[in-house]
Amino acid sequence: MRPGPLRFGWLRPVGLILAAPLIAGALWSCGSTPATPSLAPEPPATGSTPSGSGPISTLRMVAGNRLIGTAVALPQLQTDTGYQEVLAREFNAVTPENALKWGPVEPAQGTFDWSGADEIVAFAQAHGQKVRGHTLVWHNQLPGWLSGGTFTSAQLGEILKNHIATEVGRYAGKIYAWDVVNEPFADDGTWRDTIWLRGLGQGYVADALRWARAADPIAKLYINDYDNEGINAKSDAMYELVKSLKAQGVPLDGVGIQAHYDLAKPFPSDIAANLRRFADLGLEVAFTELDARFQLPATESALAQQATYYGQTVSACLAVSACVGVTVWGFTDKYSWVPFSFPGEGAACLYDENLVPKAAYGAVLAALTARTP
Ligand code: 9MR
Repeated sequence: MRPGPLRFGWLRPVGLILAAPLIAGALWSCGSTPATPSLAPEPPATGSTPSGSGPISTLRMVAGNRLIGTAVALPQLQTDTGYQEVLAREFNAVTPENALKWGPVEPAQGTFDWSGADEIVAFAQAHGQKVRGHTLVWHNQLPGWLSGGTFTSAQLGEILKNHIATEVGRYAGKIYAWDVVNEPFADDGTWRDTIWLRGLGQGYVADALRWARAADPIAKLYINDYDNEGINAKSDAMYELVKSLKAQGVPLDGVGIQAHYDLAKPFPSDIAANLRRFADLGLEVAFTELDARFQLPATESALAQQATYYGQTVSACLAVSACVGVTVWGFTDKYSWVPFSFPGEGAACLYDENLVPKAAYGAVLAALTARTP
């Protein structure tokens, strides 16, 4: 059972800076946005209030050349016009939350379904948004034929190679970056026990990257994981892996840092140093799944703490030139994954369940606005 709609007294404490996007949203929804959002033009680079009293900012307007992205899922993209408007107005990048994962894409061996991903990519193209591809090699959301099958190592390698070649090849030129390998490490920094590790050994990571590069010579290729924001056992394991891959000449462009925060845990103090050590290896970095959950009900102090987690993460990215941007894992509490995985917790996103921006939105807007170009 999901929690009911939350009501926040956000406007009083945070003031007009948060009202601006709402006004902008109203203008777009009443004004220039056509009824079919996927055909809507890209939002203008600047805006102004009807009275001409001053500029209106949205996240994408102040992001410069950094990505400010969000995970996007169906069916909300097809059915919720308020969701569509915020998505088009605020973000310059999208990541299909589930539509590119193995289960939806290859539900039967050799049979591919692109329908969900195609819709998201079409929306992104119509709105001038880049697309991050998520994800090719993961231990979750695998179809039954694969997770329950019995394969030799050679067969499993062929299955993986074919999946990567087909999926990456289909979206070559349309997907800017791929999370080729997702979550290869366990929480203690040892290799995660998966069908890929058991069947192919640690070399599956290098093979997957090479197959992805063969299918798209341009796309940025990432390894992505969670709980690796600061310097710890898990980010150390990632560091050693990517250093070794670079030394071997394996095609790898970036490290993804998911950033699923839990407000019960302190904010990692050494994020910038962690980003820099990856940058020093010649890699780019990105925050790929940012959100910040806490025990409900929401209080003003929890929302304020959440705002600092969001703002500090964006600022940490902006402080390191190799950090290409930040993607939030869904922008509204209305559709967040959190209450399903952490019963009793939630309110992890920038917008509440009524698509009203929270203090976290203001913190991200302020951090982006403060960036030095
Ligand atoms: O948000 C996704 C949710 O809708 C899916 O049910 C879930 C399946 O495991 O995956 C969620 O996204 C995950 C992402 O793909 C990888 N990092 C952790 C994310 C949250 O679980």
